[in-house]
Amino acid sequence: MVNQNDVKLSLYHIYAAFVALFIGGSLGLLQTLVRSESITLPFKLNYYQILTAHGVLLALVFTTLFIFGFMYAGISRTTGEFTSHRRKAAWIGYLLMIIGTVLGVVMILMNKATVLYTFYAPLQASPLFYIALALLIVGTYFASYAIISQYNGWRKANPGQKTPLFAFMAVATIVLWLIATLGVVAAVLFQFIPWSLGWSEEINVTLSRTLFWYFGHPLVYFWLLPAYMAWYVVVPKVIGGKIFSDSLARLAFLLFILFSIPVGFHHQLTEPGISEAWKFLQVILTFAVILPSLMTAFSMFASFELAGREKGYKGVFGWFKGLPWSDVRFLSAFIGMAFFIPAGAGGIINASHQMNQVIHNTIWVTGHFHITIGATVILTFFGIAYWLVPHLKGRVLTKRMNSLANFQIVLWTIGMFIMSAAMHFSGLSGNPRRTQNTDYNGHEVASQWGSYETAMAAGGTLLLFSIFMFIILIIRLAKTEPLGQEEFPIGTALDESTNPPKLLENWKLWIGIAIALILVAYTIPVFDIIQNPAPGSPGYKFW
Ligand code: HAS
Repeated sequence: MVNQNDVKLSLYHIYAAFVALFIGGSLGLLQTLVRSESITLPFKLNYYQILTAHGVLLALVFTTLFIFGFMYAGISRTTGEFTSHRRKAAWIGYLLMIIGTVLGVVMILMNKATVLYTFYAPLQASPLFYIALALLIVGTYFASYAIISQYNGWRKANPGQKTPLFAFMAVATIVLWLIATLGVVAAVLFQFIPWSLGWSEEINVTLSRTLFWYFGHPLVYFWLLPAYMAWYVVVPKVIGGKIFSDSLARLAFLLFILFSIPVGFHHQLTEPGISEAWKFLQVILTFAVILPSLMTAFSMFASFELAGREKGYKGVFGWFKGLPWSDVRFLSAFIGMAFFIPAGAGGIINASHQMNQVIHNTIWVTGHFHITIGATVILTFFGIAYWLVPHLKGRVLTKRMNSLANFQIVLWTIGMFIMSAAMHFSGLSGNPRRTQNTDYNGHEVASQWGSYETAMAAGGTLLLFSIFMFIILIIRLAKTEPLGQEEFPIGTALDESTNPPKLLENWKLWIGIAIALILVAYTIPVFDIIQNPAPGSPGYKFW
């Protein structure tokens, strides 16, 4: 069980995350309606303004708050109650994240930060927007301290024992986050804030984008790894099976620390100012970061098959029937996994240098991230919320609620399938992303896009219905469902009795290798960008 003293901490994060999901999701539908020319926005709001709010609220705020809420609950469940000073640090982190979020959203609503969620220079926002981002990140540092120090405390109190897998994975996720955020912190503190305050007149655009993507790619694994935590640790228990291998799971997480960071150039393949050789190296490392996801796919199939065979299902695929298809805790995660097969293939296409030329800056990329974060990750998060919220509130997920939750998941699946398929297909013929008007003066290629835009709006409408339904179900699970004890499922591994190799818990070694790889991939190109910069740019406000 999650310790009662930690319940509030986890719930506050999760609730705030769902507020961000609700507002950000509603804005998403508005965007698809504007693009398909079905509506014009009221209150002098503009397309790029709501696109910025949508990206910031969903990609940066919803994810971060939910992830920490989930990790606090899991850490408390597996390592025991947080000490009061760690809990205090976590609350300070929460306050900073909320203040940062509110300030950032106010700036966007005032139309002083219409710079999209990647805040690419030379678009220039109000300094308060960058300060808001800094607060959000500093908040996560307090949160990270609470979790790492809780994990260290457990290790000291239990010398020589295997650390709980959930806690190990949470720490790996945080290590990845801490190394990754150094890039965005450097850009915000040393470039964006002085430039937006007028202390420096110009900004080195290539440097700012490079620092952003140094952070921006591992950011996507910061979203993915908590979903993997649920796949590895929770799903095997839900299906009545075992984690295929504790050591393999740990190794997969460590490989993400190594390979997820020195790969940011694959977002900049079409940008000048970075030589092809460095792009090539980072593309190779990008292919290395696919490996831990393939290990995860293998591990999931192994857990499913073992569970099915244990229940007596025979034949090559007989075990498939033995999975608990009507249990939302499983179904949501499984559909997320199924989405990740085409989503991962899309990522491999994106990373392939030549094919990137075809899809870069098209709405294909928007399709890619909607089936990764918007399907794989969020479906898993929905599934987590359906057992975690009642668990924290001392209530149960009844059969009726489980059926309604399944319906909500299916609605999301259909909506996301329609929307992201339309994005992928029209992106292939050049439909640009981040553009309100796409008719190119009636050019014949652009004229095909109308039906795709309508499909996106239709998919977006289903998604919004699904969010409404999700929020209602969560309120009911928190407030009105019968009192009782909902399980926090934590699986055991096939190799539970054996200790994983000590090497796997040697953090200094793994962090050292990660830093070495980062230095190899980034030192020379960054030095070059600073030594031989393109002309600096003043700030622009096109909105
Ligand atoms: Fe990506 C752009 C490459 C994964 C998110 N990505 C983005 C952007 C976002 C994003 C937000 O190389 C846009 C940023 C922006 O605004 O500009 N991505 C990759 C690669 C992977 C990848 C190689 N991305 C993700 C994940 C994301 C995410 C995960 C969010 C959570 N991405 C790129 C590139 C770009 C990019 C370029 C830049 C494009 C451009 O030009 O702008 C890999 O990590 C993918 C590996 C995954 C796999 C799949 C493994 C499958 C599993 C499921 C098993 C299923 C089971 C169920 C067990 C190899 C684990 C059984 C099911 C049955 C049906 C039987």
